[in-house]
Amino acid sequence: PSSKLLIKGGTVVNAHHQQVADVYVEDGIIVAISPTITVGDEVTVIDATGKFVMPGGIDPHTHLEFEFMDTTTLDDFFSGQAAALAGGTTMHIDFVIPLKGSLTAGFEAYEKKANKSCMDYGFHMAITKWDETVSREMELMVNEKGINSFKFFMAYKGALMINDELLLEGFKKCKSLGALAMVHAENGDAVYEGQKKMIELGITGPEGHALSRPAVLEGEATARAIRLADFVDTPLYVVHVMSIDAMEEIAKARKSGQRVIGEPIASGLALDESWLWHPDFETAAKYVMSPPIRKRGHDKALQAALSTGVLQLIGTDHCAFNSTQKAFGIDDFRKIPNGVNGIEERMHLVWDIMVESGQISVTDYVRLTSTECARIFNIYPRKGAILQGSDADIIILNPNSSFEITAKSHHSRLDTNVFEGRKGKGKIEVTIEGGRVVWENNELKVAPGTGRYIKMPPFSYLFDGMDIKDAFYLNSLQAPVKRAKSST
Ligand code: DUC
Ligand code: ZN
Ligand code: ZN
Ligand code: ZN
Repeated sequence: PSSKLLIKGGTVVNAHHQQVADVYVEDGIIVAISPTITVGDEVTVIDATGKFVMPGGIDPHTHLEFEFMDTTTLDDFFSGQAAALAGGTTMHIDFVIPLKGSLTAGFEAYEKKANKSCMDYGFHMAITKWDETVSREMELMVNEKGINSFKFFMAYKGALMINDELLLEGFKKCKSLGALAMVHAENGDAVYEGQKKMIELGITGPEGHALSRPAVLEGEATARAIRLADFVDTPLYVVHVMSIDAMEEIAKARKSGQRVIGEPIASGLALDESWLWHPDFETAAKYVMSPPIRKRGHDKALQAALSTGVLQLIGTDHCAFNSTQKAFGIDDFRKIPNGVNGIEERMHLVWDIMVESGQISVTDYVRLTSTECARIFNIYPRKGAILQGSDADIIILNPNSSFEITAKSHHSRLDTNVFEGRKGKGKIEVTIEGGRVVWENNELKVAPGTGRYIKMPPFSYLFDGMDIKDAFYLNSLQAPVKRAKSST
């Protein structure tokens, strides 16, 4: 089988540099980048003249085959990844949820789910309770299982939520392990009150979802998490930043020198909450996710925050429930499974919203959709770059072609799409995953079992003896400078 590939004549883009060059790939690895590379007949040649050749997208935030709110998301590790590849994303990081309180059992369950993978993936892990066993299992996850980030839910009272005491314990443990603490930042107690109030007022429809958990509760929890991380003196990653309220807390902390990372998601950048007031339940319910999609204006502010460096990377929180599942909440918005799509649409939407509009450069696009994620989770420059020795996860984008998003044509198993009908300029025409052309001429060529688990080493392995805060800071600025210990 031909595992040699030459991409000819495109503009090769990295996070800080672009040049017209050929890219030569052998056995899944980028071997050479040079103005003119000549090859023999056995090499497959792809003409990229007039197009951008970029590192494949890395989605830092997905939920595939996620058992949540009495049901399971529709996209699994095969269908969700196939959709991702069709949209130019070549790696994602999913959230392992502990099984009956056990991190190990949760990890094993996710290993099994991910057997059918057709693209590379990594794992974060959620921490939903606290005791000595959890603390010990976190060590195992970091030292042996390739996990370097843990997510704490400040919302979902009675299910995933933890209190401040546990949040502090978790932050301290993350710090001691050289792992990154992440938060879902909403005040879960206040949300619970807000939900009860809406039901008492007779507001049972999807608009009750937005009314019960306003942006102020996201701002409060974001501020609290930031201050507790400051108290513990460890870096913090805020997932799905949906509001100006949360974004401004991150801006303030960063300005004072605190290491805080903020991740907006595709739906937060491209949509507004007015859909939740749509008179048709089925239409409105598909926009229910937490934190909620906010009023018009928050989307633009989050875009601006990306372009000025206040926010660092873009995820999706892809969490796919179809209209039958969403209908569980027909009489009570609290029972609508929370989640929207995005894994397939993120790369096109960000190009259209951010690059076509002139808000960011093409190099910034690569940084926000790929490179920064690889750096933050310590897998750069294997991922997130078109450099000699990097994995051949590559996309070719034609800036003169266009895309259109419809549920009919998408590759997710969903029967709906929150971005339905959206059109824009810039089309990802080719996706290359580990040196294999998996998306070309609007056709997917994927097979289950071809994706690999990518272990993510803790920060202490890169900068031996250095404080995690400084190691993390350095790593997010530059490529690893030394490998003090083996990372396997
Ligand atoms: N929010 C969602 O909408 N879905 C998954 C979990 C979450 O925090
Ligand atoms: Zn969340
Ligand atoms: Zn999520
Ligand atoms: Zn940079």
